[in-house]
Amino acid sequence: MAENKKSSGVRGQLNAAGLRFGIVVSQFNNFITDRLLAGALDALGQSGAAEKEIEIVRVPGSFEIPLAAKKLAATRRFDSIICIGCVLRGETSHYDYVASETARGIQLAQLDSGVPMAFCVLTCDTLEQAINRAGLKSGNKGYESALGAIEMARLAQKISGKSRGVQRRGGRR
Ligand code: INI
Repeated sequence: MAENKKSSGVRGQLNAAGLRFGIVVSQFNNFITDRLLAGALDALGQSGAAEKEIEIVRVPGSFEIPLAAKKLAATRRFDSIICIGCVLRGETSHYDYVASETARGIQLAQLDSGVPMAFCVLTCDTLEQAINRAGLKSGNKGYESALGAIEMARLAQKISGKSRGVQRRGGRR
């Protein structure tokens, strides 16, 4: 029994009660990002997050997401940050710079701050692909990303010893 528990590893629970979330949303392609935001809010609400514990920050485009996310993390007011954007391929290489720098910036921001950040930036060739990922054929990536944000917030608590499970060590078994 103990062996089974050990090999299954440590995971974060999908319970958002008491957690605080920052959401950074890009206004570029807001037809898509608004739907991703709605999906994320659905997932947080269904998982027990309180509305007052969710702060939404809007930035002009995806390229601006990393700085806003980093500044939110620096306040130490959030357990997890969800980054929402949509980059669509155009005729030039602009897409590649925006997409890769946004991904790199978000990764750096979460590694520098230690605050988990969910990457919900769609990088699509066509608007149709984006629509399908914002609530049609391929689900809603905002919803999925918010579940990832909850799981990572709980996992971070467990790893750093802030969850109830760890505090009980040496006490009640
Ligand atoms: N921003 C996006 O979020 N998606 C895009 O598809 C996009 N395109 O294609 O240009 C985009 N550009 C704006 C960029 O994010 C910055 O806001 C802008 O370059 C100013 O810094």
